[in-house]
Amino acid sequence: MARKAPKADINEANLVIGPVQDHAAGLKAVGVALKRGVEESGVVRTARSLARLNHRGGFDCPGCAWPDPMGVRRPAEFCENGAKAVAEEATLRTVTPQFFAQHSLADLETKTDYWLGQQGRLTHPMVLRSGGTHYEPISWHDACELVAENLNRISPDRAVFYTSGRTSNEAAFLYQLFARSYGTNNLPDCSNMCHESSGSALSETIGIGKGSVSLEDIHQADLVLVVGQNPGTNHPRMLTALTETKSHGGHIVAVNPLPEAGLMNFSDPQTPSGIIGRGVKIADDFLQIKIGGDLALFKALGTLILQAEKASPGTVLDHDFLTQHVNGLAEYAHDAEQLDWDDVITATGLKREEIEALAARMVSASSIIVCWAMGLTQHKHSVPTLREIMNVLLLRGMIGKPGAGVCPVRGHSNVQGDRTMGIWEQMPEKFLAALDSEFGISSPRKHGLDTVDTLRGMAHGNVDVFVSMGGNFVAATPDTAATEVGMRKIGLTVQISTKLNRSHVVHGLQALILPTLGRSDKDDQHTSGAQFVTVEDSMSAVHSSRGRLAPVSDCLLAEPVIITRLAQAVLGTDHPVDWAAMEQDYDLIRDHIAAVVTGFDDFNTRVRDKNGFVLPHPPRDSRSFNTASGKAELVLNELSWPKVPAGRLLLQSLRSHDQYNTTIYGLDDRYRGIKDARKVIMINPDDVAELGLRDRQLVNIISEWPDGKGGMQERWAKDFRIVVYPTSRGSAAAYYPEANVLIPTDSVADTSNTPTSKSVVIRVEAA
Ligand SMILES: Nc1nc2c(c(=O)[nH]1)N[C@H]1C(S)=C(S)[C@@H](COP(=O)(O)OP(=O)(O)OC[C@H]3O[C@@H](n4cnc5c(=O)[nH]c(N)nc54)[C@H](O)[C@@H]3O)O[C@H]1N2
Ligand SMILES: Nc1nc2c(c(=O)[nH]1)N[C@H]1C(S)=C(S)[C@@H](COP(=O)(O)OP(=O)(O)OC[C@H]3O[C@@H](n4cnc5c(=O)[nH]c(N)nc54)[C@H](O)[C@@H]3O)O[C@H]1N2
Ligand SMILES: [Mo]
Repeated sequence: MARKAPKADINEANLVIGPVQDHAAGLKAVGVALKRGVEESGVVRTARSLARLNHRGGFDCPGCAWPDPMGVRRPAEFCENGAKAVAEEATLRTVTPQFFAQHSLADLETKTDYWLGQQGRLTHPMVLRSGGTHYEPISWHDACELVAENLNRISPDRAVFYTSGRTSNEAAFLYQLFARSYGTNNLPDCSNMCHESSGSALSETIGIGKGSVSLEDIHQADLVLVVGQNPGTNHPRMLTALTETKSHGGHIVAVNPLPEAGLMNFSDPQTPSGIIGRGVKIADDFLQIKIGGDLALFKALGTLILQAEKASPGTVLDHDFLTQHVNGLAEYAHDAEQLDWDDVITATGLKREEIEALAARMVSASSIIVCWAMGLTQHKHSVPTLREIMNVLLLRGMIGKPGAGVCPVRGHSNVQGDRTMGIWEQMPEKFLAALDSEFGISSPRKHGLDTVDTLRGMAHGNVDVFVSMGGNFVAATPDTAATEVGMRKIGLTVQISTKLNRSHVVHGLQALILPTLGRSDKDDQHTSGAQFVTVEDSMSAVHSSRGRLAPVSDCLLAEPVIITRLAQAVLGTDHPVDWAAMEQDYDLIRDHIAAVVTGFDDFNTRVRDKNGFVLPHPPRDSRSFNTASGKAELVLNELSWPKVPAGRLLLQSLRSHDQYNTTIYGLDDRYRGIKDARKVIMINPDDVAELGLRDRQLVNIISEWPDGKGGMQERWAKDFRIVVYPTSRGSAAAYYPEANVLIPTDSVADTSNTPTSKSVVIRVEAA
């Protein structure tokens, strides 16, 4: 039984503002984590789930994609926010057919994601019939038939199959196989809104869209840059790795508009000094950059590195590496001579000396790693920014050697694995050909819709069926008001979910909720016994994950099972793929993966090794680059940055300490000192004064976007409270998903088509 009833919905008037913290984790974090667990699922279930978290034979944390150590694991290999993610899933609160009988859709629509998520785990398949006011129970058989009827009467390119990054490798592989067997590459995923820019930039420059470092590399690095990332909240176990870097004498530099607590100091609760003292200072230097200034910063760093080489020839650049492995040095050097320092200072808001000091460190460091996350991937010029980071690393030969490389820190725990398994609207021919030959199907070759193109398709009434493997599409995507209108035009929406969210209450003409097992749940309804699944972390390590908790309802099916049943209903029994066999034995799925996906040979044996295995990464393993030229590419990027008219600010939308994307765990953004409300906007005190506003004032936020006719489109977010905050000048911050209403669908990153969630031009007016 759940120990505590859900809390009331958010009352924005309850906002409490305390001091900003310069210090992360410690005992307080462990206490918070345990309290949440016990409130949701009781002492025994909490202890059982946390004991298994990230341990061999246990389950992979559904929190983030940070890797597990290969050697000895500590008794508690989790963090506060991982524990909250587990409590959220292991809860004993349930959302039953009675719940849906009591709550009409009209009622549920008035609730926030916070309230919806707190109601508990979904227990039964539910259907909303056309014109219905309530979801009603439906059998699994009838639900699959309803999907089949709808999919089989439309052209496959009018169906969309979205994925969120928690989906296991096995489920992801089956899901894309189902979509392609049915006839579409419409496989948008959360990655389109997340690290797509990293994939685009890295594929172009080094021939593979994944990071190149291991945990060991982080520990050994001479210099680590943490750029556009808030690890204290979003990847807390990364702080443990950074503490190791420091203990080996490494130097850490944070580049961020905000002085995030975890970047400043960290107390590791598992070490005596962490419990007693103020812990370890993480960032030795903090560059408080303006939003969107990173391209200018890295262009300047590249230029300064070349100047240092000129001053002491033969000592700075890695000439052997550049000659053997890199294209484009002459053009890059020529371009660097044109750098305009005024632009650099305007774009970054930094002092020239700060940039020079960092360049000097990069010149003398024997190994450098650059880590980044959403602060770099969600801008119009994200792909050029990331290419520029790669340029700087290539100059000094910082790839494919110990302690050096690129580290895009992934979000969802298996988002990288899902892409490896074929969740992408534009998988390369090699993959599709292998898939076709393994299964005797003909996958379509026309590229499918990504997330933003799906939104555009929905707006034009071109999507008839929308299937979602996890996630919360309505709340996670930009332009909330337009997205909701688009969603309601769809004929059938199908949500395969663990918990209730906004995407169940903003739905198509007909809607299905298909409840599924989570990571921590035992998956044992198979003729060949209990099954495990596999995941790939941010550093390309693949390992198994086996849930142990008793599911909250007998009606839940595992994700692979739901897909095989849908596939059989839609594709019929004479389909060449043996869906029924794979449903019963996930080893068979893994054998097919081994035959189709590079790097998975002997998958079933290797994944049973206690540490799993690491996928090949040619630049890391052998300094080989799978680009058209066979070399890594230095790419020229024009110096650009977001231009903000006078009287306007640039808004970034980010995560509080108490949420997982659209899942709001609680209302305590502890490190930033903001509590019990979420509709806040953080602004620098000098900007607040200059705009004639004041701290705690109630304001409306209005985004401005060219309407193509010489005027501006406006989008409004009403009744937000100003919180005076030490962010860089001109840079404001508000929480996601509340701020998504302000982001135009068409405001996307060049090349990657990622919504620009971190750069929205706004004005702020008294409400
Ligand atoms: N607890 C918890 N863990 C999570 C998640 C969660 O919601 N909660 N989400 C998961 C997912 S899917 C992801 S993708 C990751 C996200 O992990 P992060 O990327 O750390 O998440 P955000 O909160 O979006 O933080 C963005 C950071 O970039 C900074 N920033 C913004 N704009 C700029 C800029 O222009 N330049 C620079 N240099 N910095 C900038 C912000 O100030 C902030 O510190 O975390 C994963 N882990
Ligand atoms: N403005 C703004 N927008 C953003 C971002 C931002 O920084 N700013 N960040 C973007 C990023 S980085 C990302 S990754 C996306 C996230 O987008 P999504 O991945 O779509 O969203 P989540 O909130 O992670 O999805 C949560 C839901 O997943 C379901 N779920 C949880 N576990 C499981 C499971 O094991 N199986 C299944 N089937 N369902 C499960 C639950 O029903 C839960 O409500 O949002 C993006 N949107
Ligand atoms: Mo993400």
